[in-house]
Amino acid sequence: MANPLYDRLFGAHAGRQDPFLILADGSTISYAAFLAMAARIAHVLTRAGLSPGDRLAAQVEKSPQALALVAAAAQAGIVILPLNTAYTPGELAYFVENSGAAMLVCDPDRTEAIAPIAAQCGARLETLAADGSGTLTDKAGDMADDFPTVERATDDLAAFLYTSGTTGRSKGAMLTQENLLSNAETLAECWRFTEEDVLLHALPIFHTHGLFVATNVTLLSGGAMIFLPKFDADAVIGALPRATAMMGVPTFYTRLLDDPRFTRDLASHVRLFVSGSAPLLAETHLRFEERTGHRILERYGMTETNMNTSNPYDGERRAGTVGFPLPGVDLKITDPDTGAELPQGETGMIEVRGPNVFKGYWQMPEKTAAELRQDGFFITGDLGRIDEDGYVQIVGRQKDLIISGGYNIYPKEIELLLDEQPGVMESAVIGVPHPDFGETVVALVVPEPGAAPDTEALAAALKGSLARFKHPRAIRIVETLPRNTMGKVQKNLLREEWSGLFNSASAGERMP
Ligand code: MLC
Ligand code: AMP
Repeated sequence: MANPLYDRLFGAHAGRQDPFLILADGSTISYAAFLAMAARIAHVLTRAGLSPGDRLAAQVEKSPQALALVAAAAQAGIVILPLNTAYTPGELAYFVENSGAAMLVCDPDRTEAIAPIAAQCGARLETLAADGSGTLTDKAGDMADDFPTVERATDDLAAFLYTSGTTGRSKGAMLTQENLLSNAETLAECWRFTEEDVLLHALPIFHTHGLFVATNVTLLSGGAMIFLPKFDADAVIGALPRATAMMGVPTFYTRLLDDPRFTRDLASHVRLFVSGSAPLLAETHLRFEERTGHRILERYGMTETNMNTSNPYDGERRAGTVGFPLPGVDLKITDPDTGAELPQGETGMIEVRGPNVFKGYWQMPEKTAAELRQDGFFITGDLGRIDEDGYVQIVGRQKDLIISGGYNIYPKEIELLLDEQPGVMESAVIGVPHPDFGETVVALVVPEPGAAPDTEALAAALKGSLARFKHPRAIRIVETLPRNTMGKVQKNLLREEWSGLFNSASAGERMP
């Protein structure tokens, strides 16, 4: 095949007049119309001078056109770099510069802030709004509906997804065509996706879950997606009776359970609910089954590896576990210090190997070598065990990471900014349980002797630099931070001490 990723996901549906996307207003976009849109955009990209292997950064709202941009990149052999729409211009600048993106597509409303970044990085700038308007689609309007697919091999890069480090800067995880295709094939088969499926898609399309798991599995099986701009309980409840499958982060499911309209009847047309990206509480799993009769299928993955494990489609979906390694994925539990494999039942580092595992971090050979072993095993940073029946349980994380509503937040990034503020001697940022987001961010700040930093001023100082979802939902002044004999801050003690801050009664607490 000339371009396996494009051919299998997109080209295979040429000429199909049946719906691929069903939009919030009930209108539909056929496969043929979607492919024509992608082809027109592919012409815009190549006329702008982009060549196979170039990077294209896109910080755009979810829309059919945004998804067509992803398809266009695949058809033209361009590496897509999707970016969270919440990132501030400062955060965005790093990704564009680091990736050497040849083009940046942003929302027209952000042009003023972003144009200087594009200019400084030598990237062309195009715009695309949530309603599909913008310079990208204006230019595409004049182009042909078909595009000669650029030849690519399975080992060629398809996407860069940036993932933060626990210490330093974000790293661009390089994903190949093979990484994406092999995982989509495995998942489509394990989860029994067919042309008959209609997936309720309410996830963002700038992360693995919404872009690769949900979208690629649907594309590979030739089904349709109810393509909602975001998770909105009213819209999801309105769409569920037409859906056969839904994928979401645990917050989607807890929000649905909090809504009395979410009943067994409403969920009766759906054959499969999948959860991932963050731990699904066993309690949520059980409440969901009581309410709907469905057992949520929980799976485990990450940016660097796509999906690694899944509970079974048939057989017991065990609450509090992420199921079994997927076919083709080797998973072992190792001693975090020595890397030696541990016996079944013991807790240690989860390591994975398979065609799903990425190629490395863009231009960071040392970081790649530190996490991706010579023999192909990737050190996930997640701690887990394999129970007596072979189910994998995630019991914690060795990496200092907070997962809020499915978004990853690296405490170090926030601590570095807080420590720069006047009157701050040091800080510790931790994740504490939150009824809606699973975990949320709390910052503990130690003042310099004699200083009394104002928490509102600290919050304001973070605002311009950090995406909203990273903002601490509480900032507290403390006298000292607990340390072990090595001088390391004992975050586990802090997490315990502050764990009750967002119990249901105070769940509404917002940042000052
Ligand atoms: C939004 N906000 C968040 C947030 N999402 N804050 C913390 N954590 C989040 N996840 C901010 C908003 O900007 C808003 O700010 C305030 O919090 C309340 O917003 P909301 O209206 O309640 O949030 P909403 O827009 O409904 O979004 C919540 C959400 C969304 C859960 C629907 O975050 C979401 O779709 N999450 C999915 C993330 C995802 O796809 N992860 C997959 C990663 S891939 P203000 O200013 O109004 O207070 C991966 C690999 C794998 O992990 O295994 O899948
Ligand atoms: P990301 O870097 O955004 O891809 O996030 C990946 C991380 O999310 C993993 O390393 C895990 O810590 C976490 N994760 C994903 N799925 C699950 C799950 N089902 N249960 C617990 N944690 C999960």
